[in-house]
Amino acid sequence: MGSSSLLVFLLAARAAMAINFPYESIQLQHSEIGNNSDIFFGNGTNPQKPSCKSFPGFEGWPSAERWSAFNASLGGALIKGIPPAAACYNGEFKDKARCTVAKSVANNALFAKEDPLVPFNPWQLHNPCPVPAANLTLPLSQCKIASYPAYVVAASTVRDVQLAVNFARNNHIRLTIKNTGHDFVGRGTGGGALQVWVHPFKAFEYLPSVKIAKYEGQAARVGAALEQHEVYANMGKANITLLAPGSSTVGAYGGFMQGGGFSYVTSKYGLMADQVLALEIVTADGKFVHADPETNADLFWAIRGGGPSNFGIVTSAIVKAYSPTTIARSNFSFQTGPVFGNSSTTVQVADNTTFWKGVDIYFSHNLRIQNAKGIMSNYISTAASSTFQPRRSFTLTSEITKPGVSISEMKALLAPLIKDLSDAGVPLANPEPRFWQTYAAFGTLPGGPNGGAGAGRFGSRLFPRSNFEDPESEEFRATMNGIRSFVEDGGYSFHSVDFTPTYETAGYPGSNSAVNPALRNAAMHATGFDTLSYGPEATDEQWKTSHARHDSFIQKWRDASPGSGAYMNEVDVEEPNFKDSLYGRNYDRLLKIKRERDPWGLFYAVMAVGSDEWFVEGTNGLPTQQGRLCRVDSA
Ligand SMILES: Cc1cc2nc3c(=O)[nH]c(=O)nc-3n(C[C@H](O)[C@H](O)[C@H](O)COP(=O)(O)OP(=O)(O)OC[C@H]3O[C@@H](n4cnc5c(N)ncnc54)[C@H](O)[C@@H]3O)c2cc1C
Ligand SMILES: *[C@@H]1O[C@H](CO)[C@@H](O)[C@H](O)[C@H]1NC(C)=O
Ligand SMILES: *[C@@H]1O[C@H](CO)[C@@H](O)[C@H](O)[C@H]1NC(C)=O
Ligand SMILES: *[C@@H]1O[C@H](CO)[C@@H](O)[C@H](O)[C@H]1NC(C)=O
Ligand SMILES: *[C@@H]1O[C@H](CO)[C@@H](O)[C@H](O)[C@H]1NC(C)=O
Ligand SMILES: *[C@@H]1O[C@H](CO)[C@@H](O)[C@H](O)[C@H]1NC(C)=O
Ligand SMILES: *[C@@H]1O[C@H](CO)[C@@H](O)[C@H](O)[C@H]1NC(C)=O
Ligand SMILES: *[C@@H]1O[C@H](CO)[C@@H](O)[C@H](O)[C@H]1NC(C)=O
Ligand SMILES: CC(=O)N[C@H]1CO[C@H](CO)[C@@H](O)[C@@H]1O
Repeated sequence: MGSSSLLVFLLAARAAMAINFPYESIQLQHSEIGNNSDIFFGNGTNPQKPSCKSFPGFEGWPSAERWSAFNASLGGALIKGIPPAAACYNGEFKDKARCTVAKSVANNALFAKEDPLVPFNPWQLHNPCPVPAANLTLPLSQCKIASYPAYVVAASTVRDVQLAVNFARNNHIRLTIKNTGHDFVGRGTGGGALQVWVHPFKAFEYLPSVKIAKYEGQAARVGAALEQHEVYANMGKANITLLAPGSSTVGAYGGFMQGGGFSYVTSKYGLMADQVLALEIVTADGKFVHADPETNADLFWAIRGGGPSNFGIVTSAIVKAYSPTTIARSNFSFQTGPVFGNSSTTVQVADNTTFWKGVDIYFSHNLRIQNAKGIMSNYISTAASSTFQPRRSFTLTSEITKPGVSISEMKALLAPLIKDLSDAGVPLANPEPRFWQTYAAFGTLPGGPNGGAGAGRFGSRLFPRSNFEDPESEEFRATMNGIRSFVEDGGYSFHSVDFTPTYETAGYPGSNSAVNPALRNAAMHATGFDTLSYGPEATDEQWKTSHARHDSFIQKWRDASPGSGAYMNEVDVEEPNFKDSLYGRNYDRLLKIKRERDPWGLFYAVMAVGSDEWFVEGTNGLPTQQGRLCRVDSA
């Protein structure tokens, strides 16, 4: 085919099959499968259900020859799952130069997202191969390579994804999907898995007008792997607004979208899941399908908010686009400790009673700010000091952000809050807002967060709007007491992002999706950080003790918000009653779709729909993913 006839062919294929990008037109053909049973498509007839997934070293694991043949069918895109730090250990992977590189990138927030294998949080695999801290050469046995995915398919076409899905399903191998690796709970990694790395799916195209089901308007085709900073760059070029995550390297259309996905503009435009008009997906049977409100409507409903890595592998989407919008942000803080420097936006308050009164007043404005389509984001922290009075200090740091606003309107929005604070002994002046002419420009904010994920853990809770309606109510008091106790008695740091993705804000087709109903009713997504580093130095006992103490404080938040839940993308991996908490009334419908679409149990992720049918072997009661995945009913 000449290049022009190839183009005509691709465009025709795209129109006929709703393909968004050229990498999706390269698909696995029946004719190339022949009698190779490793890569047959699935057909759902009597799926075999062995009691455990295959695992390296166990019977049934494919031979080196079959892996090699699989690699050949992929055109060489198969990578063995050797972590970078293996080069620092005595044994077959030892390599001084590579070890030096591994050491130099160990604390780089951008490293993990470019690596095909490792997740950001090594605790999810029980810290299997730490970069040795000192000038030590350790035995390779201390770098537990079997704890990582065994192989990675560096997918660059839909065909690669289909081959990986078929090979994993036909051989009962655990399948994991890595986009940026930011996942906080370990949904994208697992020992002995075949990992699909979707990182190369970066394409973008602006569509001035589309008609998809009942939606008519502007939109964009987006590759599944675009990161926040890439979404900003693309929307800037196209002179539009698209929803984007809060941190620069978080993927916009992977786990973020599939778990909900909130942004600084969510009170106005809804969640990321609400933006989606159509999806291209490789399903568990290996087929490549299109989903929108009218085609494969079950998948379309489930994937938008019903949990990543569980219903299919998304290769691209079409999302809503909006006209450019202005955006403004006002920040301020108040604290019990002394203020150094000449900050005009930070003040000291007289004592801790005044501080907590200020916190109450701050949150009593939550619904007012959100009803105006603004978002509050804040941290409350405590620190001990040996030098200054008071010996123990408390700090609240706040950012209030709102799209579609001028500087003077932003100051007017803040004015009643600043006045109430001042009247209560928090003598703040109305802060001068920062202002951006477009949301795209906001994204290029220099020094914006790069977003590593560290070795920490946290818990979270969605506090409903009703808890903020009346500052005199028991619900409001219980909410404030829960936060105060977490910081004051627990000694932990509190963070909340306060937004409202109501059904009304979600609009069409967003309001009809699997997004956790608790998110629709929420006015505060509260997170509380554990103080333990879950790094290689922590013992299993320390994990358990630290988590139990931390959870006893998060429980006060749950008690203060009965019937609500938690946001699945930022939650404790040991969230109690995860079905109710993360899915609410959608759980049963999602489970039905899961069973129909994936009778093999190919897709699995911790706390995903149907995940309670599985357990990870050999974790000593820790919520980690390094072991063999087995069926509960066969244990
Ligand atoms: C620094 C930081 C900032 C964050 N900020 C925000 C924020 O502002 N708002 C918010 O809502 N959340 C935020 N999060 C949470 C974020 O939503 C989750 O970490 C999310 O899982 C990231 O998705 P990812 O695709 O980038 O990461 P990955 O870890 O690569 O993937 C996450 C999950 O999605 C699955 N997955 C990825 N791609 C696909 C695909 N194409 N098809 C099917 N499954 C797929 C993976 O298997 C895994 O289960 C933040 C996280 C971090 C670390
Ligand atoms: C697959 O088919 C080829 C011919 O197309 C044949 O040579 C080979 O033996 C077959 N293999 C199996 C396992 O049936
Ligand atoms: C379904 O797949 C199995 C192997 O997984 C195969 O033996 C069977 O012939 C297939 N059936 C159909 C109708 O394709
Ligand atoms: C797959 O093939 C490529 C190229 O032929 C090779 O570089 C790579 O090492 C192979 N992968 C594995 C796991 O053997
Ligand atoms: C590391 O150890 C090796 C020998 O084991 C030694 O030659 C080298 O100088 C050491 N480097 C540092 C920085 O201590
Ligand atoms: C961007 O779009 C807005 C309205 O949608 C328009 O007013 C403006 O002129 C456009 N800017 C550029 C540079 O095209
Ligand atoms: C603070 O302000 C004073 C006087 O207004 C000035 O002398 C000093 O340099 C300023 N300090 C800083 C850190 O800006
Ligand atoms: C709060 O202030 C009171 C009185 O100033 C003091 O007795 C108390 O110890 C303080 N509490 C904390 C947690 O610092
Ligand atoms: C409290 C706080 O975060 N203040 C910051 C607000 O933003 C300005 C820049 O616009 C910073 O200089 C302040 O430190």
